[in-house]
Amino acid sequence: MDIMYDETVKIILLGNVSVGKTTFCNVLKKKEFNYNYHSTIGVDFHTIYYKKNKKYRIQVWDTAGQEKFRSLVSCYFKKTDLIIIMFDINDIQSYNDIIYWREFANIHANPHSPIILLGNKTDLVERADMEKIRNYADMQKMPLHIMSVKTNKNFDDLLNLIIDNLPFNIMGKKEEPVITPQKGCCVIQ
Ligand SMILES: Nc1nc2c(ncn2[C@@H]2O[C@H](COP(=O)(O)OP(=O)(O)OP(=O)(O)O)[C@@H](O)[C@H]2O)c(=O)[nH]1
Ligand SMILES: [Mg+2]
Repeated sequence: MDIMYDETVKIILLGNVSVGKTTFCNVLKKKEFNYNYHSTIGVDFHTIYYKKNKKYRIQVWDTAGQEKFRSLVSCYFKKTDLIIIMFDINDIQSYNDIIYWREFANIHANPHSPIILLGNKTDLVERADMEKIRNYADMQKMPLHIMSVKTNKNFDDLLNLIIDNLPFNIMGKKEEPVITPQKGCCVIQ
């Protein structure tokens, strides 16, 4: 079926192994949550349609967290509108590595591409130092969104955050990027 849209948006999804990048893309595409873990080989591609004032075709490039694919992943940044760095709030290594992913994005992407931090797996016992993550996000002026791919019923808050932070939507605005807390889970206020 040919779906009409007004804008095409390219997003790169980065983050450590097993934080939930592929599961997130699949759930967004209305597939069931999958407990099985199939580590991404290289880069996968997903298309999502979303309407907020305009109709958007969002192309998500779902990258492998495994280190051996790093140089391959670095080739996919061309014409990226927005970058998402995903981490598992229960996995200390994955949020310590936010700094690494930020630098990786800075090297390979357009330096003006906005970056959103996405903390996943709030359904599991929380061990993350949320204050540290929030301070880091504030310091780096990165919008932060916390959720569970497994239990969240819809992702409109996140999709709205993405749309609001697209370069062509914030162009001309003087305000900082919008930070929207997620309803019904461990909210960062
Ligand atoms: N409990 C829980 N598990 C999740 C959640 N999101 C993903 N998972 C699980 O985490 C595991 C890894 O998910 P993936 O989506 O394959 O991870 P990935 O980030 O794509 O990993 P790589 O492709 O290796 O980089 C899977 O077993 C998923 O079922 C969540 O919100 N809660
Ligand atoms: Mg994957």
